Amino acid sequence: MTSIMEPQYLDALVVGAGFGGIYQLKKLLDQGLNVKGIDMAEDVGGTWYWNRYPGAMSDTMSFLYRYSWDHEDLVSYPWSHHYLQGPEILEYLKHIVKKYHLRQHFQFKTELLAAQWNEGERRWIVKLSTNEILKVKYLVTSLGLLSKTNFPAIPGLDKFAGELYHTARWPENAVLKGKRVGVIGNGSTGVQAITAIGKAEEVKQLLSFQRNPQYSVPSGDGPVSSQHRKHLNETYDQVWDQAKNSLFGFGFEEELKRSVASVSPEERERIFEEAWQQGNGFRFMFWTFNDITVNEEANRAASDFIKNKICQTVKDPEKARKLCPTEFYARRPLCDGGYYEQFNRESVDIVDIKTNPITEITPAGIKTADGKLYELDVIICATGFDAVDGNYTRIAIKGRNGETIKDHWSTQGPTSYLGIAVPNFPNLFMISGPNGPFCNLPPAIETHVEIISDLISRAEKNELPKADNGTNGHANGHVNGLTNSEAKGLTNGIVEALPEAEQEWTERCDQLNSKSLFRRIDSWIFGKNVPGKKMTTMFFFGGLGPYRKIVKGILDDDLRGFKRF
Ligand code: NA7
Repeated sequence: MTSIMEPQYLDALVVGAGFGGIYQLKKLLDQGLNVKGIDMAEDVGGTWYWNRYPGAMSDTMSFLYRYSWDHEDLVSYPWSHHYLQGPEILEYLKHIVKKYHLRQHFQFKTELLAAQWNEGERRWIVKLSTNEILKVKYLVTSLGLLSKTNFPAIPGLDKFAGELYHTARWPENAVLKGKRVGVIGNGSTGVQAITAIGKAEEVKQLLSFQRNPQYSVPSGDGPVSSQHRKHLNETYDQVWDQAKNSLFGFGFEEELKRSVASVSPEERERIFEEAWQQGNGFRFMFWTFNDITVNEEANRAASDFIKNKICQTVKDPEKARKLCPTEFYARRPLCDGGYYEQFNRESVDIVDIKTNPITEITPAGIKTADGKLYELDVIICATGFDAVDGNYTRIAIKGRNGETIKDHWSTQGPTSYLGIAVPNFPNLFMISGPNGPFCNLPPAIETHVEIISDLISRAEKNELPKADNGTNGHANGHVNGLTNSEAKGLTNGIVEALPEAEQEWTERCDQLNSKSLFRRIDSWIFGKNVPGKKMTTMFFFGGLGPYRKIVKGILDDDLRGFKRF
């Protein structure tokens, strides 16, 4: 018989122990709140706890894939290369947790099962997998954009007699040496995994079961010189300032004026070549010209350039043909440390499952429509995630009137105000919720944490003015049966997005990408990678800098779009 535990009263619960959860916990503790953090993992790390597949790395350069708010740490914490490998990021996050004594406030191996808003108590009643019940004023979710794994719905997947792994649930004891390995999926993850497994030269055979080939450019990784680090250290404030005011926060100035058609073919090649040599997918797509993602001709010029590089790199023309995409260059831009080069190894090949789909997985391996069975010892699913909302809709989060977040999103798809708040879900704040900025994640996460901390601080101080005109609160001057003055006398206020603010933000996000070629490709960015999920705008594509300006305007303008009482 399960024992009924006494509920625990807290100011706030932070769900998730990745970049977002760690910073949010710290901020709320600094604000003097009684806070707890939970994570279903056994330790901190979030994305980087789970994604331990070979080759896992960030494709944001090391100097910007970290928190910006600890100057001393920025200039002293060591890193050796332009990009961080997964284990290094995990170490960095552990270091921050240790430095700020946060571990004692986290409870691991603990999942949020359900949360229900209780109008009378003005609190969230939260049920955890440990059977604990919490009553919290603020519920902050940092569940990760990319954490609910997407397994391919292929018949027989569970019948495979060898080892079956998803890249985002990689076991520590996986051994690939001497084995025949098949990788399904060649997005960011598949490209990284295939590159690393190929380079390690340990497997007997490596087959990429590829549906849609992707465009990838070199990452430009390499050791960081001491002069470069010294220069960064001396200019870090300006570096962050530039990144936070730019569109993507990747540390370069995006090209806003020059279109592909405005330069000669020779100049175009020169610019592409320069970007190719410098490396980084975002740089190639957004530093070169201003119209690659919106103009078909410009897009073709960029994709032709990359396809030429693929053909120059891959010696076997048949393999090169299979690796050359035919669709627009309009997915999340990828970069790699020698992906195409791996296919020059005899042991590495591509199975084109677009023209010859996988029909079933047998105990021995993968069978394709032509009847061929590829015998394998290991199948790696690099098949991505049910991104953005996937982690929310699986939890019973019930707001006012018993509406779940899943119900709320059932008609229009995942929506929110600013990627943070949802009407009818008072004092629920999401870090990187739907329609947050599409950019380098740490500064986007920081921005969300800072807004949320501000909202909570105002609620705590009850600086939540005038519930007086029907837009700021309640027209009749009564809140939940309390008069305004009684409501203000309570220990905390309530912040909630207005439905019209959510609607406006949703339309704004949708309009911002109306001309984007990204919309015409089936990828996770528009929720089109999971069968049955409908295409919706999932991000604010206006850029990090503009997003931060909008948010500042809202905070300065008496929390425009939020209902406060
Ligand atoms: P992605 O980018 O969603 O890539 C998933 C890959 O898996 C992609 O190549 C898919 O092919 C393939 N896939 C998915 N389902 C299937 C099935 N059923 N059969 C065959 N192939 C399939 O996920 P990633 O993990 O690589 O990256 C996600 C983000 O994480 C990334 O952008 C970074 O920001 C971090 P498709 O292209 O759909 O034909």
